Amino acid sequence: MSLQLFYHPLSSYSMKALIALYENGTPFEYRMLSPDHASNYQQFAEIWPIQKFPILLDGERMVVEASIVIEHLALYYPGPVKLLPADSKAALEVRMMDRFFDNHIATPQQKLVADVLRPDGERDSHGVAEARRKLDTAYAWLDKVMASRTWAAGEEFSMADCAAAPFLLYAHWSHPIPDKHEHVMAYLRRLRQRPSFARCWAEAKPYRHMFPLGVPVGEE
Ligand SMILES: N[C@@H](CCC(=O)N[C@@H](CS)C(=O)NCC(=O)O)C(=O)O
Repeated sequence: MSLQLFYHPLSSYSMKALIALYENGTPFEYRMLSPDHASNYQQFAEIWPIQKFPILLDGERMVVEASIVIEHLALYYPGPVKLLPADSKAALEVRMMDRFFDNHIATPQQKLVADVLRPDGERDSHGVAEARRKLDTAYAWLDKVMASRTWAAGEEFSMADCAAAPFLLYAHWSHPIPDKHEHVMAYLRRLRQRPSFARCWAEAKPYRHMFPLGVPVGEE
């Protein structure tokens, strides 16, 4: 099989790429990054010393960055679900919303997780407070956008939704989305019902207890 995904089931960016693969039923080989699969880790570290995952191997070609993995799949392995619209102007909106979820939801959420993993005495309370403020601002902005949309970029499920699903859910676990943002909450419910994400989420279940900030009651 020519496509191989180096990933971990609990990783939000890995889920982003997996959702795209599942949406179109694209065949690929799972290369899980875990101590139980030492050879996967060794090869991953050799070919991508930056060691951020997921990465995709397409034959000899390495593709890094979850968004670029999805763009690569859309170009070389197109399926019935067009995660990047053929119309360039519509695709620009998808890419903009995709950047929003990476930069303004996932990044502050990852800050909250990274901080709790630091040794006592080396935590960054200023950075954590700032990350929480950033999430509050992002939630409020997104609520206005989602008031008139089914999916992040309009009426079609897209790459931006592949990003939104794991990032918003982990952000909600890390710094809850206030109930007043009813459009964001309704969007998150739709994302959770999407079969591609529901599958990722089920596959992450055995690892959920590893979520560093603790798993909310009922989500175990
Ligand atoms: N910009 C990267 C971010 C990927 C990323 O942050 N992945 C996390 C897992 S969700 C990771 O590699 N963490 C390990 C580390 O930071 O060393 C992308 O879009 O793929």
